[in-house]
Amino acid sequence: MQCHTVCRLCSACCPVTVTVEAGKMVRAARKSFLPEEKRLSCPKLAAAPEIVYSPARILRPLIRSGPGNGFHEASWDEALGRVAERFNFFRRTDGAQSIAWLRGMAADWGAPWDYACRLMNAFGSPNTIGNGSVCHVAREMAHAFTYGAMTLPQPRNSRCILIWGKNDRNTAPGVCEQILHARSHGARLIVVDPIRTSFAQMADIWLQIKPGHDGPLAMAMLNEIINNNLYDAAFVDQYGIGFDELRAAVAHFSPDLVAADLWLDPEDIRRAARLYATTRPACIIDGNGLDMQLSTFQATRAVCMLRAVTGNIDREGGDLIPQPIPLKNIQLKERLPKDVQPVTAAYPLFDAFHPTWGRHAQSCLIDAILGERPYPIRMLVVQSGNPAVTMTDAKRVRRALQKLDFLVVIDLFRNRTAEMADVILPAASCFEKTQLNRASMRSSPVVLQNQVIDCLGESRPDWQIVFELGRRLGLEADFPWASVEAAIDEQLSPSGLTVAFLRENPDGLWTEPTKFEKYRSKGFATPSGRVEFHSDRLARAGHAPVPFAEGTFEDLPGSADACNADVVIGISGERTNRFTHTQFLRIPSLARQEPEGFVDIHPRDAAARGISDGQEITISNERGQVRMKARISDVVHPGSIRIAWGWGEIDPDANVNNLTDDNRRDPITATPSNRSFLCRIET
Ligand SMILES: Nc1nc2c(c(=O)[nH]1)N[C@H]1C(S)=C(S)[C@@H](COP(=O)(O)OP(=O)(O)OC[C@H]3O[C@@H](n4cnc5c(=O)[nH]c(N)nc54)[C@H](O)[C@@H]3O)O[C@H]1N2
Ligand SMILES: Nc1nc2c(c(=O)[nH]1)N[C@H]1C(S)=C(S)[C@@H](COP(=O)(O)OP(=O)(O)OC[C@H]3O[C@@H](n4cnc5c(=O)[nH]c(N)nc54)[C@H](O)[C@@H]3O)O[C@H]1N2
Ligand code: SF4
Ligand SMILES: [Mo]
Repeated sequence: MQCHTVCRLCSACCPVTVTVEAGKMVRAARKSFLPEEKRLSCPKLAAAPEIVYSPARILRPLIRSGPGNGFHEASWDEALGRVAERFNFFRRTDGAQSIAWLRGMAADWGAPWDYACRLMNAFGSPNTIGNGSVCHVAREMAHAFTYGAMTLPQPRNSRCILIWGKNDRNTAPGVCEQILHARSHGARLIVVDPIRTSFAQMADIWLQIKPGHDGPLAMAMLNEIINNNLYDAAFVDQYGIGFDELRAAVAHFSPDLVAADLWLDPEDIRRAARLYATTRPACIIDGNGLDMQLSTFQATRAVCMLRAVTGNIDREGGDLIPQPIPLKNIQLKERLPKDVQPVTAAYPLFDAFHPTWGRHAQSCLIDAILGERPYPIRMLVVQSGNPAVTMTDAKRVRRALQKLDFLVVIDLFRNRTAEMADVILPAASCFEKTQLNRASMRSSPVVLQNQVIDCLGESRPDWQIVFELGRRLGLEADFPWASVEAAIDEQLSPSGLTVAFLRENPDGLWTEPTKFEKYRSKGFATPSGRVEFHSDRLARAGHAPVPFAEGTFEDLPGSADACNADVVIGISGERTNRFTHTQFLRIPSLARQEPEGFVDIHPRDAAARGISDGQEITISNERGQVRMKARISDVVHPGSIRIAWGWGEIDPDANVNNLTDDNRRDPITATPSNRSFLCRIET
């Protein structure tokens, strides 16, 4: 039997066809606009049956037998009873706010996020927190503060594609196919990346930027475009606000002045700016290379302004303002007590920028656990995440997790975080549950993620775990749905769609035809209704209303004098297409293809230190160290090294986050610099 669903083994959300025989998933294939022979395959999807039927899956709830002891298997009744009892206990002793819920990326960014928020809001705790401060949510906010929404680049019909810190070859094959298709039809390609990726290799212009220096580069490109009148003056005049302030700010960033600090040639910056501004339509694909930086918000805003000054926003082949399906907001935020601040209160703009995204300043959770400010956190539920490895400054995070009175983990596998838990609840995989996924909510066509096989063992879908826990906490009236279909139908009600209707259209429904230049009738969803080159909202909150208006950028990693012959910039490594963060590293077929991670070091830096290929080296700084084998490679720039990402799950000494610093953060989005940091190489 062929079944249609959406893969969620990573956040690319590819529509797939799954072959099910005798109730078992046997294989799956990506759908695509390209003919079969041109489609990209995905190793994770090829290994999907191995992942789903892995003997390492947790198939029954587990309860810790006693402090320092192992776990014993339990019934759902016993496990949920224990969790609910602890919820009620800590509400009595320390207030509902002393319980927090932390979500990783895996169970989806989309509508399922609403369920955990609903439970916690109805229970009375404002502390449902996601990891968007290190992922795309901080970037999303910068888009929203510039032109009202995060744009969706349209590479397939573009004439010039600017890839800025994104590697869709490994992380989003559907978009990669569009890029390759456009390229084969003559589109020009510009890549901004400190690493020579496969896109960088094939680009017309590759800017091998100094890690973390994207903001000044975007400002230098704006300088070139504005000073040479290559911008779309009609668009800027009619739809922008604060362009003169932007013009004044970019004056500090002449390519000649800043290029050396960015490890770039000024002429390359000028060429890239001119090519982007004079080839229409052009789109910018921005990515996680812009996330996890100390200036994530303002750097992304500067990149957004490139789209705006060139008038590429909401044009075909440019960057579309998405047309999300209207959903009912079921988060019950209104039920929260008014006098209790969330632990993320120091980042109010980030907490509030979107009606349903919720809170994402995840570092604040660790502050609150360790410092007991603004109040103590006693209990934590971790759903679909592995913070012991993936959060900044791993040693500090471990201390915080150990300090908790009670830790619940909802996961498929016993990851490093689950090993510290008091209760582990077994979650079903993405192929074992129906849900609305983010990709299908953001834009048409809307594709339903469908359950295609039964849940394994006693594992349960995340929605069911949350609904049942809610009912145990006395919130039966808030979780009235007998099935997830009923819940989704309610969420979908403003759109006129239903689960049944989506199932009849497994390849996706176009809810409304794509419309371009919607701003002509509707304006932009910013306070002024215009593209905000200057933001009053930011000024009122005490932040720079125009990015980098002072012309300084000393704060960025590597700008300080500390970056000398002894110190290098560490780059948090590649997401290869076999693994998702800390996931699947032990799946046999994937582990055979890629048995370990490496530190990429430039031949010049290796020679200077007498390091040979394959030699085990130690990377260290004030926070900790990483031990890993060196791979001599000129994909990196001299003075920088790239350290493989995710391997802390296998070996705590191989965790990049041993080196990352949570003391300094983006003032708006609480983003620490997980992406790049200073470190030393020891042999
Ligand atoms: N230094 C550094 N730090 C980083 C990053 C980096 O590149 N470098 N990347 C950052 C980014 S962008 C992100 S998004 C985060 C990721 O951080 P996490 O979300 O913590 O990372 P994962 O390793 O993907 O952990 C996901 C967990 O969810 C489980 N899981 C999978 N599917 C499901 C499901 O359907 N339900 C449930 N309940 N569990 C499920 C998996 O088994 C796994 O244990 O890390 C961030 N941290
Ligand atoms: N296979 C796989 N797919 C995934 C994931 C996964 O773990 N594995 N994770 C999913 C998640 S949660 C996310 S957030 C997305 C992320 O997907 P992407 O946005 O593609 O993220 P990365 O591949 O980590 O980084 C993108 C590029 O940024 C570059 N980069 C590093 N530092 C800098 C910098 O300072 N400036 C610039 N301009 N570029 C820089 C890197 O070299 C890399 O080529 O992928 C999703 N898809
Ligand atoms: S890239 Fe692969 S793992 Fe990620 S959603 Fe697509 S098919 Fe699944
Ligand atoms: Mo992410």
